Amino acid sequence: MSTARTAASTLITVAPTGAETAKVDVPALPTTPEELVETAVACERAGAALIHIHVRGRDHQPTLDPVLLKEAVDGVREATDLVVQLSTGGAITDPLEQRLTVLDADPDSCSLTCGTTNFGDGVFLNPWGFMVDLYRLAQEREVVPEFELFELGHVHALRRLIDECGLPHGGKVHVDFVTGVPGSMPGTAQALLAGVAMLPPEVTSWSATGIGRAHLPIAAASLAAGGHLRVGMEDNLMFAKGQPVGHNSELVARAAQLATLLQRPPMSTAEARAALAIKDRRTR
Ligand code: KMH
Ligand code: ZN
Repeated sequence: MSTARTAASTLITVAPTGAETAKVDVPALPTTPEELVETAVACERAGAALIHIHVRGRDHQPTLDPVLLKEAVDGVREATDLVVQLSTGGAITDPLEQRLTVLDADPDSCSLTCGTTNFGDGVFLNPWGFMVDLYRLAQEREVVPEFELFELGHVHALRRLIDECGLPHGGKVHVDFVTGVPGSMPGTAQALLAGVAMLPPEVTSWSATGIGRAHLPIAAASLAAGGHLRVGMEDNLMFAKGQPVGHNSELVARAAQLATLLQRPPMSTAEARAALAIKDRRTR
């Protein structure tokens, strides 16, 4: 395992909403533009440096509406200094062509999943041609991708993608292991470490998240192995047994505590922008 990649501080990403949970089931899920901005501000204060955004429509359903995506990017950018990442994964029902249009909202970063995977009872589709199109578009628009790895095979696909398309804008390669999705890579330290061992040398930083019950063990394993953290209600709705998450900032604050305890305190937004080579799109 590479220790050269181990940073002195920890990048904390918050994924506050996702596309899978219904607002009626979880009223604390931020789905309106106001709730998103309020969440972003609170999570930045709690230690997050990057926000992974899925947008919801007025009906609280997931949407890739270009106007709403732009509103979300601008709103969070105005209110915080967070690195603004838009999901290009969307919901499993979103058409591939529409997922490419996410970049029109001019985010700092976008997710790029490195292959198709089981996703609960469904399938999250990311065929090779789509990955290449999305990657080339991100390079052209100077948007920094975060490569999402749900499977060990996705690590190998990342190798192929870099070989075929070169490095991202800015030259940094940041990946995120998404573990514990039913039917995909399990949320265990063993699976995570197997993935880390396979990372191509071009990778400059990696983070990990665990879905549901895997949230905390994966955070601990990631920190111990030199990785960064992703937390948030997209991935986990329970703070502890019998205690639902009341606000995304609770998960960020706990991640910040854990990272600080392990002598790798949260990265500032400025440090995160440098570590990921984010192009400055801020106007203030
Ligand atoms: N909602 C999942 C189908 C991403 O944001 O790029 C895909 C996902 C990954 O959440
Ligand atoms: Zn997502």
